[in-house]
Amino acid sequence: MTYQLPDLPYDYSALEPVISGEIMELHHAKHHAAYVKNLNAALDQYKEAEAKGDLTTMLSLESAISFNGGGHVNHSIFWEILAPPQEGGGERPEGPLASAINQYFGSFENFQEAFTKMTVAVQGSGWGWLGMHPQSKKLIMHPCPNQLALKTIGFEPLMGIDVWEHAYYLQYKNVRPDYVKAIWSVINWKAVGKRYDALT
Ligand code: MN3
Repeated sequence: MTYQLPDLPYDYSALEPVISGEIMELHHAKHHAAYVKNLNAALDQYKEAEAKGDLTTMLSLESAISFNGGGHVNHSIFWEILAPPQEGGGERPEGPLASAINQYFGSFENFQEAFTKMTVAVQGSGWGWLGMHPQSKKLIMHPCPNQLALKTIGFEPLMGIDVWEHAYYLQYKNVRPDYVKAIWSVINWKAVGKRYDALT
């Protein structure tokens, strides 16, 4: 099977003024599309090597598969957990997810503050993630470098903020904290809650 670039559930300009249409278009149609293309190419080479029993070539492709596969997985979640304010972006979490956030982080405000701090502090390119331990159902916050997928280190991803420069530089320049503070008003907590409900 080949992986496909998913459509965005809103227009490129729908998250303005928080994220410009230009950033969204480049991010989706160029960056995410490249992860998908490079993932499919690496998987083709992997299958070819596997058919020949060429284990060393298979091993040499692992990093391309995890980088581009992680990029595809992470961005697919990212588009889903954003929404313009008129479609619920920025509304606070409700129901079981809201209770879990209060249980594990004290309050939504505490969570937001700690998550912002963690995500702003990611060194170089990476993501800040809210995740869940699959057995204990405990919520965790975790930074991930590059395109590391949270699931590969044992947690189910619920919500992630991309802090690669391609996600904000055209608009926020070097001021990552302003981007991370602004993005809260377009986080789609209903979508995050659905992900949580499906896992609990
Ligand atoms: Mn990105």
